[in-house]
Amino acid sequence: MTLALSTRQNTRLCKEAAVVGDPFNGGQPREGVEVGPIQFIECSLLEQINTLGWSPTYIPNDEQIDQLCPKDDPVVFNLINPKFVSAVTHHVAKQIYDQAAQRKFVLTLGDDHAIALGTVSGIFEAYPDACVVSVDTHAATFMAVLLAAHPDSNGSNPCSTDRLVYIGLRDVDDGEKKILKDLGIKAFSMHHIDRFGIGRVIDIALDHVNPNRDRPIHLSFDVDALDPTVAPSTGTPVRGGLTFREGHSICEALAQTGSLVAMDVVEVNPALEDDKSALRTIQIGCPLACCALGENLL
Ligand SMILES: [Mn+2]
Repeated sequence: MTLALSTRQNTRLCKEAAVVGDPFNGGQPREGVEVGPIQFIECSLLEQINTLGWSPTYIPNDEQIDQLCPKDDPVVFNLINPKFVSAVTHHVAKQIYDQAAQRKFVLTLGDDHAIALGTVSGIFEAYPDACVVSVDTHAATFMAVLLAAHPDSNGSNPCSTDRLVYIGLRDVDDGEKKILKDLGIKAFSMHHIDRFGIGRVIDIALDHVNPNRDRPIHLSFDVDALDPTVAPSTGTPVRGGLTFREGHSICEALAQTGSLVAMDVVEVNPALEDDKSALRTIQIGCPLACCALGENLL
């Protein structure tokens, strides 16, 4: 890989959006997440993106992911399908890098959250000084480990954890709390959002990961961060989540920085609820993506 985009000048995107579907459920036991991406497309997401002035291209990945599935993939410790997850992650990382290096906005849809291993790796390859805003009920600590293993923009030091922030946490176990604390990762729980309001939390989060507003931003949005009354069709719903408006505010505020280069919308699982709930969840995911691409109220 040769082309790395790192300066503010180079974060300026062309008005093309690569919409990458990764119909993959290999990282978790439940089935159904793999039908998420196509449902976004059927809900006219590409047309909606187009009306915002972007030229979208859909990259479905269905066949590639089927081909990457190994015949034999025993559990290692508590990792399910480790070979499959690894193969898909590498495939996705290269694909995301290829699109990001062309200065396209990269939107990845509907997958198992494990796909973020690939998307974040690809974005950091294209933009070595990027930062990650993870909106999630859970502390996806694999992201902290991934960033810690990634070389910094000077190519030598491990990437510091001041480039990762979590927003919306409300289901964090003791082991994860220890990782956050030991690595010094900034995290905002629902308690912080209740106390300070979502606007203030976003500002403090950006001041931490992007103090000069010159780092390209990758937004990883797990829909389980939203309250289950807002987004019911997800694998691990936990009550007390973000409202519809709080979710949109995050996307709008990050878009307004002018530095948002990629977004994942993950853990939409249309198979878990009735059709009406599934449609409602997809219909929440579409405007979140549109807000990230610059849609606003006025
Ligand atoms: Mn989650």
